[in-house]
Amino acid sequence: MVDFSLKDKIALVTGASYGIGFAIASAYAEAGATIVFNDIKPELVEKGLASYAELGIKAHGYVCDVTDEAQVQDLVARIEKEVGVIDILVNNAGIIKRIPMHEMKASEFRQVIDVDLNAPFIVSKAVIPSMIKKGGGKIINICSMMSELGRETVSAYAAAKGGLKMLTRNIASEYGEYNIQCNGIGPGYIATPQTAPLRERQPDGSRHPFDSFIVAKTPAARWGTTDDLKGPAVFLASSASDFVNGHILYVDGGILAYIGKQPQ
Ligand code: NAP
Ligand code: GCO
Repeated sequence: MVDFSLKDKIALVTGASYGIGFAIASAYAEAGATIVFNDIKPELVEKGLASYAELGIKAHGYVCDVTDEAQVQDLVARIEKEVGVIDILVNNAGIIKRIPMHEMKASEFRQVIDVDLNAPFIVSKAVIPSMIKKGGGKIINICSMMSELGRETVSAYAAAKGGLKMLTRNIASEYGEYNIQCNGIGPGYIATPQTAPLRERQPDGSRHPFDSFIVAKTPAARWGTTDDLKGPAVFLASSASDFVNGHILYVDGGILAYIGKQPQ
């Protein structure tokens, strides 16, 4: 029988107090994993622990800025001491800045690259040695439509997520022989706090133009929900995907396959 179980596995999901990370971690708990997560702000870690507890999940929460290598090294050491060796890493923590490129400060560009690309490198580097010693592991990077497509105002984010696609492929290439599989999930447009500004109602109560635009660009004719990501995330964390490596699994309702509605 195909095994989607995560029983006895320890999963670290970064930035998982809420949003996509929280949904993925909750699905992992349902599949039997022990959940570890981090956030930058202590109050968000507390909020996350309470949210997990509401689902009956006894998660382990830590304060850590994933862009700070010393903090990340300390986080991984503490997890290994207090919980156990990490079997599954989901590099989920991420930010976006929607600014026309010619108006974006270099410091703003660098900040997005730091969180969305440098941090997955830092955290993956921290967990790989123990995964090798343990005989294998799973690394899942949360990519994006912007790993493949550009659009106005998201230059830094697209550069980071495009880089994250290639970092995924390189980790897969470099560590496949140690039974470490590294894959990506490329969510489409998902209803979370990060995309709330793109969905907010207009003053007259009408839908945000970007909301209507995305629904028209998506064959599924809807925004995704965090629930849509749970199954793909469990698949890539389980032994069912042991021969899947370097793959970006797009969970986008068909956006990348679709040229757009033909003129009526
Ligand atoms: P979100 O609601 O903004 O949540 C992002 C999480 O990352 C928050 O918990 C945030 O914590 C945390 N974080 C940010 N910077 C961090 C840092 N330096 N160290 C530790 N944690 C940090 O985003 P989301 O929509 O759930 O997205 C999660 C991931 O999916 C991101 O990588 C995003 O790029 C990607 N994604 C989202 C969509 C979508 O449509 N929503 C689609 C494709 C990909 P704070 O609250 O403390 O900042
Ligand atoms: C944006 C959105 C997207 C989504 C996601 C799509 O401003 O275009 O935030 O970037 O977050 O990355 O896959």
